Amino acid sequence: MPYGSGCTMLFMGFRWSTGDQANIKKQDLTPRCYRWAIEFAEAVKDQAKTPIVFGGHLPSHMGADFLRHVTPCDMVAIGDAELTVVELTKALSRGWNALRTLPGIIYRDGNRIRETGPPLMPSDLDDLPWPVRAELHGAIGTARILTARGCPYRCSFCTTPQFYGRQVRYRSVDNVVAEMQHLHDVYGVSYFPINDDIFIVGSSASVKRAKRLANSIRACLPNIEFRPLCRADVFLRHPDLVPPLKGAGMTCVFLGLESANKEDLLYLRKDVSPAQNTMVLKMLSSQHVSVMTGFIMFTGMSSFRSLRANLDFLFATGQLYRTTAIARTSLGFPGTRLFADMQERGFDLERSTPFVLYPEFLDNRVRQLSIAMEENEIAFAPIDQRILVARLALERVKWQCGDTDSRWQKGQPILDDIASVFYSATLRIFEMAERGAEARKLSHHFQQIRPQMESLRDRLERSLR
Ligand code: B12
Ligand code: SF4
Repeated sequence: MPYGSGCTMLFMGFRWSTGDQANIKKQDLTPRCYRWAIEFAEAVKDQAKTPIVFGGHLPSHMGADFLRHVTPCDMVAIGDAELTVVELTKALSRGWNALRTLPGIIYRDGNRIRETGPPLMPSDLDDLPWPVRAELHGAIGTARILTARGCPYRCSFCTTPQFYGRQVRYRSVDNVVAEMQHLHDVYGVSYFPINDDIFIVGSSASVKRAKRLANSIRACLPNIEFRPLCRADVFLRHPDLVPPLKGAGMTCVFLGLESANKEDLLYLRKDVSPAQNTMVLKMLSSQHVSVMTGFIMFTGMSSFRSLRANLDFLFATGQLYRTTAIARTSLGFPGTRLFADMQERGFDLERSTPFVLYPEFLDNRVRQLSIAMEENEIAFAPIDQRILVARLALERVKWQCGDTDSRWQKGQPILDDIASVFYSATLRIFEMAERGAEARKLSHHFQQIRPQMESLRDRLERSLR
């Protein structure tokens, strides 16, 4: 991207591809993209002879520490970086000293690390140009879109409150719908996962905006679908939101439920109860909206009793169809409350890195399970992904064509089988862990269901034909 004065910037993003599983180091599996970005920077540093800049949540929260740990990194752009990078290219063309007056960066200056304070923020998100989407040519009709930034809630595992200061900034409804229309007309996009930190907050302004957005999408783009990230309690407080959103194409919601245990939800500062989680699942199901759940199986409070409650909840609510739900451990990313708490009270030294802390479990047997399930999530990722896609397609069939449709009739029992196989395999390793089995043995045992899962996945996909 040339910016005049002979200064060129190359922006690189890293995507997680399940094909790279073999290269993932055990202790560093979750923030994979960062590890790859760091390794890439290390590999090109000598030949590149150009400043290497990192940005995003992790470097922004780690600040000077990021530069200390990531030696090829010359600079971090903090927070919203659209304005910073433009000014950065101009400053670099004037020389390194010009960086001193550029807000929003942390950079190396000889042996020193300098910080220049908060970044320039776009005050109105509508002023930002839409992202270039050339990669969507010939793609599969899906594009992620952002309608707002920030969240006022305070979940302890989440970096957003610190990143954006618990403020929400919205794009206008017209601007969002115009971008969706453009993506639809130019690239044939008809499915939009919405990347907002949180799509609707409880305020009446946010609820009204969601309804206006729904009306506008329905009027301008009657045949598209979208999937926002939401909290359960918002739909309980505003049940009248579901019909207009559903009518506009919200066939699926990603709900951050996190746990079925009161203690875990308190630890995670989710400010939602298990009963509310269950109620909202029932409500959305009765209105024919599919749900993908964000779930944190293991927290620093986990016991065999709480893990069993989580497993039973996922099974009973139809959310046990992929390992992700039963695999995640609550991680302390820099910038989160959990990170600060773990630094104060202790964390699992062996599993943690400077970029992410793992909780110290009260019971070492639970720790072994957490390690095993992390391995299992990676091993099952390619299977899980396809089951997820097939499950969502099957639910759409049921809601569009009714539950007598032959595809649903064939597919639904397979989904039940998938849940049963996951349920019994997980129960089995819970029992083994309780008797003291080590992580390697637990994951090995769990992975014995892999051929069965692959066959169920294939049958599920065939049921849709
Ligand atoms: C979509 C999404 C995903 C998708 C990604 C799919 C895709 N192809 O895009 C999936 C589901 C795969 C995913 C997975 C995970 N995610 Co995620 N995800 C998001 C989400 C919701 C949207 C990202 C986005 O598009 N943001 C919009 C853009 C505009 O904002 P931005 O990315 O922050 O970028 C701005 C600045 O940060 C900066 N910037 C960003 N990158 C760079 C780079 C440079 C060089 C520069 C100069 C500036 C810069 O400039 C941008 C413009 O201002 C964010 C939350 C959020 N709303 O941001 C979480 C988020 C990024 N995810 C998060 C996490 C924790 C994860 C997982 C680790 C979850 C897990 N436990 O497994 C995994 C990690 C996977 C991996 N590969 O590493 C955290 C990251 C925290 C952290 N410390 O890094 C976030 C912030 C959620 C949160 N608040 O906690 N995720
Ligand atoms: S997890 Fe969701 S609701 Fe909680 S603070 Fe983060 S963005 Fe907000």
